[in-house]
Amino acid sequence: LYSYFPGSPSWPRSKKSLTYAITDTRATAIDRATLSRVFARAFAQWSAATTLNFTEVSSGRDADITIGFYAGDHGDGEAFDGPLGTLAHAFSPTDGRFHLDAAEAWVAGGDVSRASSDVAVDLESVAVHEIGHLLGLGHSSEPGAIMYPTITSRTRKVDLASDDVVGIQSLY
Ligand code: TQI
Ligand code: CA
Ligand code: ZN
Ligand code: ZN
Repeated sequence: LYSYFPGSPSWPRSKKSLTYAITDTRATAIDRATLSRVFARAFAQWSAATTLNFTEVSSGRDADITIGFYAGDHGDGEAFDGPLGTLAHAFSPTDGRFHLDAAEAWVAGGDVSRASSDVAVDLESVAVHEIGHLLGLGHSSEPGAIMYPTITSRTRKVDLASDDVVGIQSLY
């Protein structure tokens, strides 16, 4: 079963178009075009299940959601920890911050099951999960759900389960 954050915060029900910006990529070697493509695919999972739509904008000043890669302590009290452990974190609505650990062996676009690193993590899979948090979903007790709080390295899991869909459709 899905869950929400305490108080069930969401983006305003009247606001159907949310914007996002990929603002801080200095700490990652992944190129910009690849990042745009992977995050667009991750947002598309959620727009397909709701009446929400998501548009990438170039400036973080105009964006509801900002996405960045950071290493270690990056000023928000939730330091990253090197390979594995915490991979990423996102804040509940309507904060909009989505941070990724620059130290992960991210696989963006390729086949993570064939990655050479045994700590390789699929970026799109983590992005789909974190966008769920950005939109207001907490964790699910359903092992097949995107919002289930376990991810296996070298594994791709990007399709919403019916539990995720029911949860997000009840919020928006
Ligand atoms: N990051 C945690 C997560 O996104 C951060 C976190 C812990 C959190 N408790 C929370 C965020 C409660 C919001 C609300 O769950 S993580 C997974 C999963 C992480 C974990 O790096 O551990 C995924 C990132 F679900 F597999 F465990 C992505 Cl997919
Ligand atoms: Ca980490
Ligand atoms: Zn952070
Ligand atoms: Zn989570």
